[in-house]
Order: sequence, then structure tokens, then C-alpha cells
Amino acid sequence: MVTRDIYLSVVVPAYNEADRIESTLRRLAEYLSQQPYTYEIIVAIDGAKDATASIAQKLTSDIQYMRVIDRKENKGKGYTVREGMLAAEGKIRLFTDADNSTDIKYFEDMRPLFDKGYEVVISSRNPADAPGASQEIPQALFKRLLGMAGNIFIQVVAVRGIWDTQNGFKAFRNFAAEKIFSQTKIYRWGFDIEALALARALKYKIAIIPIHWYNDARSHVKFSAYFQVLWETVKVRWYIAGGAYKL
Ligand SMILES: Nc1nc2c(ncn2[C@@H]2O[C@H](COP(=O)(O)OP(=O)(O)O)[C@@H](O)[C@H]2O)c(=O)[nH]1
Ligand SMILES: [Mg+2]
Repeated sequence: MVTRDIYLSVVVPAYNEADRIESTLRRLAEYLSQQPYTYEIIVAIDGAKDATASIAQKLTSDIQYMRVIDRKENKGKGYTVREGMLAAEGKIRLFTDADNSTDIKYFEDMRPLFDKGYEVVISSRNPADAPGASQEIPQALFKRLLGMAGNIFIQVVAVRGIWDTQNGFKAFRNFAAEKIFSQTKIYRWGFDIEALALARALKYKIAIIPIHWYNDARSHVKFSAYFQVLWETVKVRWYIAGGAYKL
């Protein structure tokens, strides 16, 4: 079998996304098929109880270079992204949400940063990270709280200097993706913080691009997730201090 040299892998974690997954995958395919580079799309199903898996599976006959990892048990976004990032074969590996909140066109702004030698390029909705960043519709109050008080806490405890650690559109060089995601231990919402803290500890250079974000109000994230993320942030600090990762 001739293996294809893949430049970009796009990993889409999906849990009960039957309403939104088809348009997101079609948009990815429409955009990527017009680019000058090779790509693959990996849909990582997180034990969805609705028709997400069958919808994605069916679309593989329409959409080229797409495959589905159909795990039946729900384990969390962190676990799911990890699975996708490790199954991916691209030189650059991007994860993006199934609701298409951050459009794939923003990858074009990430590309030159990888060429400049950054190993990790993330996106931010906060102008404190990157001038020009913005949000279309304000998020729910608890999320704005997480954005402010929570973020200061996250910065003090785990990742200094990044105001938006949570946006679901982050890309990694293949070796960085492997080094980071082969060791992540946080399987739910705090995984972004763990991935960034690990990137820092591994001395990877992190760039941040500004995005304009369209909030899809239909969210899976419950209020309890706010506290869970803060607790997981403490765990990340604890793991790093205790030498739990190979650096
Ligand atoms: N809720 C939830 N979402 C998950 C899970 N695993 C993966 N995801 C995916 O994580 C992404 C973010 O979810 P979303 O509801 O858009 O979160 P929000 O935009 O931060 O409110 C989507 O692609 C979900 O399908 C899980 O266990 N629960
Ligand atoms: Mg969302």
C-alpha cells in the first residue's frame, strides 16, 4: 500500500452532535479540498448516544480522506482529542469543535507560524492574547466568569500569560502532538490546560492567533465543569511538580 504524505490532520471530537456534525464536516471538506496541501479528517466519537456516529460514518462515502473512530463509551473531550491526535498522521495536527465555532479558514493564519518554527499554535477569543480577537455573541455568564476569575487562577497555577486557554482550535507539530498527547491524564474539560502546561514544560514555542468566534449557544458544558476545570488545573500543577511527565 502506498502511504500518503499528509500535511494537515483535522481532529473533530464529537459527543451527541447529530444536529451539527454534518454541516461542520461538509464545511471542513469544502475548505480543505481547495487547499494546496494534503489533509485528513478524523472524527473521534466520544460514546455519543444519538446518531452522530452513523451520520459521520455515512459521510465518509461523500467526503474524501475522512475516517471515524467510533468509540462507544463516553470518556470526555480530553480523552477524545488525545485519541484523535495520536491516531493522526499529519505533520501538523489540529483539533476543532464539532459545532464549527472557530472556522477552519483560521488555519491559514497558523500556517506561517509553523514555518517560523513554532511547535504549537493556538487561537484566542481574547484581545489580551492577540489584538483583534473577538466574540460574536457573549457567552453564558458562568463561562464569562471562567474567562475572567478562572483564567487568572489558571495563569497563576498552571499556564502564565495565556488569557484564553479553552478555545477548541489548537494545532501541534507531529512530534509535539505525540510527546504531549501520549502523556495527558486529564480526560475532561481541563485537558487544554494540561496540554499547554506540558507544551511549556517541554519548552515548545507557542504562538497565538486572534479569531472572531461565533458562539453556538447549544453547549454540552454544564456549570459543574467550571469547578472541575479549576480542580484539574491544580492537578496539572501537581503532576508537573511531582515529575509525573517525561519532559
Ligand atoms: N460534552 C461533551 N462534549 C464533548 C465530549 N466529548 C467530546 N466533546 C466535544 O467537545 C466539543 C465542545 O463541546 P461544546 O458543547 O461545543 O462546548 P462549548 O462550545 O465549550 O460550550 C464538541 O466538539 C463536543 O462534541 C463530552 O464528553 N462531553
Ligand atoms: Mg461549542
